Amino acid sequence: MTMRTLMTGCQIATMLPDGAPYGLIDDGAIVVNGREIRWVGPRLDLPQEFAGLEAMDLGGRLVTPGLIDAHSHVVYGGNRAKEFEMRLSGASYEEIAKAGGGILSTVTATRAATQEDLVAAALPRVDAMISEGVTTLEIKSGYGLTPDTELTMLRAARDIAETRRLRVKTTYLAAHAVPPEFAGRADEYIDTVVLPTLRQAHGEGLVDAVDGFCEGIAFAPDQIARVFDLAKGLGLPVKLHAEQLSNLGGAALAASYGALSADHIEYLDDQGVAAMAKAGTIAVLLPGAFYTLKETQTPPVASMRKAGVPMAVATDCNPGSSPMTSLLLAMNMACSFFGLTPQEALAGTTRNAALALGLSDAGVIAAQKRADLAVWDVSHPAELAYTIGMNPLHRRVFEGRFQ
Ligand code: DI6
Ligand code: FE
Repeated sequence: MTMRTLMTGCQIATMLPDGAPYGLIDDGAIVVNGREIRWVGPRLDLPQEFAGLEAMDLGGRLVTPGLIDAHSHVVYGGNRAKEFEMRLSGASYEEIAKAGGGILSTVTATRAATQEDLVAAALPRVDAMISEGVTTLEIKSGYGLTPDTELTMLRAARDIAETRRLRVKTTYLAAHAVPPEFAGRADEYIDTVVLPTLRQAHGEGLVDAVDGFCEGIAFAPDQIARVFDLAKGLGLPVKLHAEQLSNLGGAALAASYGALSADHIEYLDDQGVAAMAKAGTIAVLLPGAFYTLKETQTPPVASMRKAGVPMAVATDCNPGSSPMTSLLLAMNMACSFFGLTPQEALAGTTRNAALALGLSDAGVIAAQKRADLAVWDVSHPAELAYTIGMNPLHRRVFEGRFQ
């Protein structure tokens, strides 16, 4: 017999798009059957067949879908506190990258780490995310940049899902930076490392999606296109770090491959917005990187809203441009810096974050979806994006089980 649970005494932000703001149900009830939601609605409408279940009273708390962090680089070696100091003395992110620092210093530390080291280093960060109600986390490779070390990063990401009650989606990001041994030979790096390693990683079942960094300090659109061609051939979805520091037309390129998402997109233009809208590509906003790099160009939120491009919000947790584990803080920043409403920010870490990962079984509270939930000590969902440095999580539910 699968375990059935009835929750009552709660407000439910279902995050279903039609109807009340936040899809809110006052005095709601949720029936969980095993790992799945079986029924959700107003308590007074509870079908007779569930009336006999013993109710767990949530004391008037708010239930939301479990949070989904759709963009993270949480697996890496070392840290970049030194670079933080350098940037505070005036050096720019791009200058540091050109001087061999930046991503490449993390590459050195990551290459020196074992798979176990990488898992151990990532777990405190992952635990911080879980403590804020995250139930699905995307994790990228991209700090190894050799066949072996990229595979090690992906295996470490898979290990995290075995070690914690958390769903992990892995993203292959070998096209993140040109490693020092290929300096000035980016095309050769793509041909001899990125493409063959993608084939191998896919063969081992390590890859859920393929990403790249399309930027002056990283890869040009035609180089990214070669990676995406192979991803398409393997049947893997793509996403792209696009228009973060300049506009190279990366988002439109990604959209032309039916990308799940284009991420960062501070410099996205109208053509890029239109291409994303047409392809159904999700905009993943990463205000932690915007904040850390002291950027001033904000993503075109009003145009995206108008064009109907769904927006997600993620931490971009990484040692350089966003040493941040708090998805709640990312929601707050998305409101304060980018002008999202608290409702858009919560949709960005639930419904739209699921879409950015190609997941149709999570991100909203509805029958047949995964029973991944967060129970909060707040009286209105806007409080989640409003407070700063406060963690109101009461309990997390993962695959139907309370923690
Ligand atoms: N954009 C980012 O914000 C991260 N990667 C990327 O392509 C930064 C990665 C780093 O600085 O280590
Ligand atoms: Fe990133």
